[in-house]
Amino acid sequence: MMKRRTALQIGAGAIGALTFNTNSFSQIPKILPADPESLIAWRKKRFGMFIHWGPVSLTGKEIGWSRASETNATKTDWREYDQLYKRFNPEQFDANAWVSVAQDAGMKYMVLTTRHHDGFCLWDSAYTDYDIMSTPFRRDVLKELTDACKQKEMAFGPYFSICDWRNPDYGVSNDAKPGYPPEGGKADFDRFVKYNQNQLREQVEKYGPYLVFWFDGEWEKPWTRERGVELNNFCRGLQPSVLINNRVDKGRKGMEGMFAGDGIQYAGDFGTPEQRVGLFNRDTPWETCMTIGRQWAWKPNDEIKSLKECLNTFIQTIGGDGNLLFNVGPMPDGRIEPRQVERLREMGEWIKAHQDAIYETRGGPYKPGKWGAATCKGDTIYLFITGAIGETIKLPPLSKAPEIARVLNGPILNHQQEANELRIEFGARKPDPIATVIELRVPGDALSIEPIDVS
Ligand code: H79
Repeated sequence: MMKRRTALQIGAGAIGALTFNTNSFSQIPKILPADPESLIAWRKKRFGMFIHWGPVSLTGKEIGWSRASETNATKTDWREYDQLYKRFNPEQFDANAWVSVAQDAGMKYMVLTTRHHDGFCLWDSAYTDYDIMSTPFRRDVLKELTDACKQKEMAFGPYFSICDWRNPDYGVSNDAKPGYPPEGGKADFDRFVKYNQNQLREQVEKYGPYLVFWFDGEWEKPWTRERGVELNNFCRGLQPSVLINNRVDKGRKGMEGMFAGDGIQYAGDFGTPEQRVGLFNRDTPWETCMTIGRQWAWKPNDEIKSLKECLNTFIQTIGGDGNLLFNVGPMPDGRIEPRQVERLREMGEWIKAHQDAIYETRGGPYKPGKWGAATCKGDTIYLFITGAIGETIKLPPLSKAPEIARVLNGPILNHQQEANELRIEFGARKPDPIATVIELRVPGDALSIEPIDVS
């Protein structure tokens, strides 16, 4: 049982303040924090694969949200949507192949939609029949994938939506989850919360240890701060080293995804900007999640982003001190679409050629912008110049004047630092079409240099 106390939630360490939710003053248990070492290890990975998959891929429409009260180009009537699993038979699913695709892309962790808002479970769950074992496929996808991850040293975490728009106990009804609770039925939200906890415990026991619990669907009304903190602490009890995203609680600021900044201390170890690169922030860990095409779930002939756009997103994210969780939507036959595989492979090729400037780095000190972005590690700053590059690269001066400048894995460049400017002589060299990466050796720790705006 959590020790309850008069909550101390307004600013970490504040004493004696009361917290309140929208309705009433209430006592909220202490938020069990992340293990700092786990957070450091997670940050070092920098790049992960998000996977949105389920029976919905048979329709080519969006996961979760396409479950509706009518069928059209973007929606599927729930009476039909909830039967899709009976046709879900991804015979070409090969967990090892998925992990190889991620590894070839330079990704160091994976997050799979084990349960999205539609409630379908991609693992063999003892708590529902609406799972992978009720499909003609009858193979435990989560088991196969977590086994493959363990074998190939790929970290793993489940996406788990707090919403379940098909579950009668969830008890919230609108166009996206019509038909529930059934006529005359009675929703029991406490029982629903227990169901979630049972499934999460089941997962950790059968498939853990996990890198992260990636929650979503926290914005609807039945979910409260009390429930969020309780879930956070429940997960920490299951596995003390696990990380938990900020969608466990009510503190997320819209699609910007960072914490609300309203003086309340919310549960969650990192911010989650969605479909956008987060702003430079070294104080709160964050991870941008973004699709490789236009949809989370697979869509035939979806428009895949160009290599340049994909890598630019990655560079802007790591330069802002965030991680990137980049999404693919596998096809109904179980394969990741070849066009997506090819784009990821191209990304991986570039990333591997520049890996020293990527893994285990932090963002900055130069803040990202049109010019490009920077990362740093030890006594080295890495510049990723994506914008126009002339014979002389001009940047604001550094409080620790660089001793050496060189093209990453390439020749030394002349440089001078003056009062108002750092100049690096790039000369008539050929820029890299994605980003020219230049390393600067500075005297001492590069991370202690204050962040600098670049106009
Ligand atoms: O799984 C993918 C999407 O299916 C899922 N999140 C990603 C990772 C997602 N579900 N819903 N949405 C995305 C869009 C929801 C947007 C809103 Fe809101 C919910 C708008 C208003 C309520 C976000 C949360 C912005 C404010 C609160």
